[in-house]
Amino acid sequence: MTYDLYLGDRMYSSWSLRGWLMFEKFGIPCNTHFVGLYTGTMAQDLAPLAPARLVPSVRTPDGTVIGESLAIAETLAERHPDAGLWPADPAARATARWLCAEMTAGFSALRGDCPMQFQRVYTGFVPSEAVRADLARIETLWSHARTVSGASSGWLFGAYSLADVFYTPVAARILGYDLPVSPETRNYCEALLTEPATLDWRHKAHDIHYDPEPYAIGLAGQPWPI
Ligand SMILES: N[C@@H](CCC(=O)N[C@@H](CS)C(=O)NCC(=O)O)C(=O)O
Repeated sequence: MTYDLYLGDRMYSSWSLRGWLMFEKFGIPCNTHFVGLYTGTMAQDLAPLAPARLVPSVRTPDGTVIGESLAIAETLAERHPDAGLWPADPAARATARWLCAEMTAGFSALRGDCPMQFQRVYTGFVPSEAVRADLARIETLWSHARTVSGASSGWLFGAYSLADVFYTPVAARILGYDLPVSPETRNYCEALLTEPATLDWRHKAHDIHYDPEPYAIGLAGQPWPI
C-alpha cells in the first residue's frame, strides 16, 4: 500500500504543484491521479476521496483522506520524521510553518490578478497597488526567514523545506508576470523554478493543450526560459 495523490493540472494548478512537490522532493512514494479540473469531471474523478473536493487530495496507505494542502504537509511531516519536510531547528520550523500558513490564507491580490501558468512570461503586465503590496509582504517574509535561518541565499531555511514548496507557485507568478522584485528575490524565484523536479513538472505541463486557454489575459509574452 502507498499514498494516492490526486492532482489537477500541471500548467495552471498551483496547489497541485505544491502537493506533488511534497512527495517528490522528500522521496515519499505515491500513486498520482490527475482529475478533470477543466473538463467537468472533477467531482466524479474525486468521488473515491469524498468528501475531499479540491486538489491536491490524498489517501494515506491506511485509508485516511486528507483534502487540504497544509493538512497534507503536516501529516507527511508527522509520518516521515526523517524526510526533512520542515526545518530541524525549532525557530526555523515555527517560522516555516508561519510562512506556509500566511501563504495559504493570504496574497489574494497576487493570486487573483496573476494566476499561475507556465504558458508564457507575460510582457507589459502592470501590477495593481494591491499586487505590489502583496509582493512587498512576500519579500518581507522571505527576508525574515533568512534572518531566522541564516541562509543569505538559496533555499529559505538552508535545506529545501516545505516553505520552498509552498512558495514555488508564488515564484512562478512573480516570474510569469515579470513582476517588480529585488534581484535577490528574483534569484530565489529562478532557483525554485529551475530545480530539477519543478523543471520536470514545467516541461510536462505542455503535454496538454486547452482551447480556449484558461486565465488568458490578452497580453503578449515570451516562452518560459529553461
Ligand atoms: N486551500 C486548498 C486550496 C486548493 C485549491 O483551491 N485547489 C484548486 C486547484 S489549484 C481546486 O481544486 N479548484 C477546483 C475548484 O475550486 O472547484 C488547499 O490548500 O489545498
